Amino acid sequence: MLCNNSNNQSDIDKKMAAEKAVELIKDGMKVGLGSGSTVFWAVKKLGEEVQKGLEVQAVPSSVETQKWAEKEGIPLFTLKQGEMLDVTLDGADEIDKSFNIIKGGGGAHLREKIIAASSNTLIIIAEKRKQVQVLGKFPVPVEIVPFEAASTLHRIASSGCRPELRKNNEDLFVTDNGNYIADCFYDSIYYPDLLHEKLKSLVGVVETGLFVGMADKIILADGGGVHTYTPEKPAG
Ligand code: ABF
Repeated sequence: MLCNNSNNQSDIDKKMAAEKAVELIKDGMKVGLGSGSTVFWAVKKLGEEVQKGLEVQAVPSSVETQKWAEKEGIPLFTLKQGEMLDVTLDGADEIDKSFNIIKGGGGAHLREKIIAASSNTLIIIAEKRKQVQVLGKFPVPVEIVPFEAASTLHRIASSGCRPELRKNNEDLFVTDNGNYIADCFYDSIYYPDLLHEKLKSLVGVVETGLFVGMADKIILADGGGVHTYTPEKPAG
């Protein structure tokens, strides 16, 4: 449950990164909204700006984000064929030095990746603790079709991981798209681009939570402040 008051350091950091990113949203922009608790603060801040007169249209990446945006009065829309978003704000589970990212801890990475791929700029907002030397401590979420899921899990395991179907209490977790999530434990991922291609080639796999070379800007916050990184200036 997201607490609505930033009374602990983690929420303070998330809020700081989120509000820094919202400063980049200008009048008339078409904005992609990711998912997760850091994006929650970005939606709240963007809603405040909309109430003050900022004119934006947004595409939400999950039913949960859609509800947050509707509550904040942010106008929502659906992209036409060929139409691009100006900017997308989204969170992350792990970020390496080359800006490769693991996303999908919340189970929304398919829609998040569709929105990121439809956006001229992808800005990742996160606590600095999400930054790692090598991806992989966090399991890679992989969205798979429910039909004969065990056979797909077997094919995924051949990529060198231990895949586990995500559960929601006793039941299997089902995404907004009606699919399952396999959380894939690799421990260390030295070539996220190759792993993503390998996983995507497997029958039954819909999309991976590996966002390779997609981030244009990364805004990280910790108790010491908020820092913005771009690919030219790798995260320190
Ligand atoms: C979403 O944000 C997910 O892809 C990712 O798992 C999550 C990060 O969570 P939080 O912002 O709550 O730390 O984009």
